[in-house]
Amino acid sequence: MRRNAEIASLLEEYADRLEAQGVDYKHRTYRRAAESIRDAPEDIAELAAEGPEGVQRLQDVGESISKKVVEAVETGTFEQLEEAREELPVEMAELTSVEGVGPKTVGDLYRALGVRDLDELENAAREGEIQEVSGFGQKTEQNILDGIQFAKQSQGRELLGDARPVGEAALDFFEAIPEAGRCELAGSLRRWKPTIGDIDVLVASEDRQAVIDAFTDWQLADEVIEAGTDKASVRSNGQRVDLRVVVPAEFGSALQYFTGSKEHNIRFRNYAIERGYKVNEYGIFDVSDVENPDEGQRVGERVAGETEDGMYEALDLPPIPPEIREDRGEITAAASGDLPDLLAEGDIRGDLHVHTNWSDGELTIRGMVEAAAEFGHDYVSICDHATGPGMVGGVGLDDEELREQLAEIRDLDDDLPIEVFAGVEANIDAEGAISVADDLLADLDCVVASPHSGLEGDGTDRILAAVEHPSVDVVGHPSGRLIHQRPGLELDVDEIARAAADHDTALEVNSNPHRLDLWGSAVKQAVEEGATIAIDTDAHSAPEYGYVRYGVHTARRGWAEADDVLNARDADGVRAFLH
Ligand code: DGT
Ligand code: CA
Ligand code: CA
Ligand code: ZN
Repeated sequence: MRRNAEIASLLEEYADRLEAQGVDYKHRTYRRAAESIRDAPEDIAELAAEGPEGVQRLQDVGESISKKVVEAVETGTFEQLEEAREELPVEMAELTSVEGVGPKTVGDLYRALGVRDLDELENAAREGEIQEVSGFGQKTEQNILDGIQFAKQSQGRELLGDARPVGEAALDFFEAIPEAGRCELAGSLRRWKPTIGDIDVLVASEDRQAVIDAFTDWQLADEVIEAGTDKASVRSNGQRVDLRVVVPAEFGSALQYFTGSKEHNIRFRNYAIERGYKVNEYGIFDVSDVENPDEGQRVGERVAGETEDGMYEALDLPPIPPEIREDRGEITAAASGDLPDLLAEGDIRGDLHVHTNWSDGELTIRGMVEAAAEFGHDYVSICDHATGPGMVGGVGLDDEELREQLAEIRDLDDDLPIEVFAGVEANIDAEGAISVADDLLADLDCVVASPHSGLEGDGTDRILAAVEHPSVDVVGHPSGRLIHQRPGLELDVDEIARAAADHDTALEVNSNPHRLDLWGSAVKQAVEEGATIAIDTDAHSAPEYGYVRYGVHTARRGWAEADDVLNARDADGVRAFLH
């Protein structure tokens, strides 16, 4: 069984503890080693079997760390980590999940107040003890208190962007098993929810035991949580993967049931009951001639079960895409023929918000443009950060630098493989003002304006001001939320969307898995009010262009059609909108 994730977490915990003890630099070495081990294609246990030299073949793993890794593989921990745990007996991962609480804060609060876990942190904050600690104040204490509530909600849930690759790896694995028939992801992952409690996988097979046995031996399984005759759960990369194996004749009904949402299923079942049918994970049954339909699971005449489309068809409904199965009117819409024709991944033609090394991106302008072309885009809009509120460490460009960049983009223009729009990501300040001079904004092709500071409380007026600004084309990540880290601004999405429709300003679905901002229900409100959506990745490197699928499926959760989406248009269509 592969143990790379487990070993990497031990090194990261040790890094946190070094930082908590105020040790400079060294923790970074451990973090780099942890990342290298987690991402390595090699099995860390196999390398460790060759001794420290074997482990050192990995990038960023030196002699002293390699010895600890060998010890950790053999014993589940290493001596220095145990010492550090004794010295600072705190729940490090739990505490650092609170926004604004890093390892250093954990160390400080343990030494000053003896805080060891989330409950003790909450008590200390409620009692007003934290503001008395040197270096902390009343505001910090309040922030910690808010952060705790938020951290509690997100405990045990993974980002879609972390869960999806694990689910897809599981799917690839099952598709290669000879005994396995059809395989699909189910649950929240198939609905592309922003956070995932556990990963559900469904496999059809006549030989269930063979599939279960293969799964418990899966190379990427770090731990087997449970294994039965028709289901099993393992942990992979820190995430729980639930497998259910069903007979092929019931694959469709099981897929419909285990995709959820629970609310959709309840609505679906009631719709069926009203029409004389019984629905469960084993099929749809005509029970009009059955005296007691509640006696047993498979009663009456089976009318569907093998395919999921057949489940909806049996009730005279068209198939309903998984992303909209959230009980937001989808069954009524399906019954009346009003389901949206949802945007597809292939509809996206370009990216309107990406960064280069002029601000905090990794690549040059040309590099980022070529990567967009490689990805298959017809156009890209370079929108580096402007200086202003929320930009720290000299990341943002001032007006003069933006002018220089604009000139460089105009000079490059002719020999680039795709259309390039020169833009900026400007900051929306607390009053809703934009941090770049008006004449410069007017000269740029594409102005994205985003909130980066003061991301608390009601932000409707700020965002409205940006929407109404004559030069703003797109409002970037409108709420500024960071999933699991901060809730972001409260917004009256209806009002903002109406203004956006009036002023021809697009509202962004930021595809970064930490953001997904706007999110499904907000997108639904926005498109209902006639607003245009831009699905951007905010990429800071070439691989991040791949985030676009998270944005597309988020927009699908909001019932968006290709017509609602700016960058589903061709370059001419986009240019017309930007002018
Ligand atoms: P998660 O894992 O918390 O992100 O959310 P889901 O939706 O994946 O939920 P999960 O894994 O507990 O269950 C998978 C699906 O199984 C769920 O979406 C719908 C179905 N399901 C589970 N429990 C119930 C239930 O009590 N009633 C009905 N109708 N469906 C259920
Ligand atoms: Ca699930
Ligand atoms: Ca589950
Ligand atoms: Zn950005």
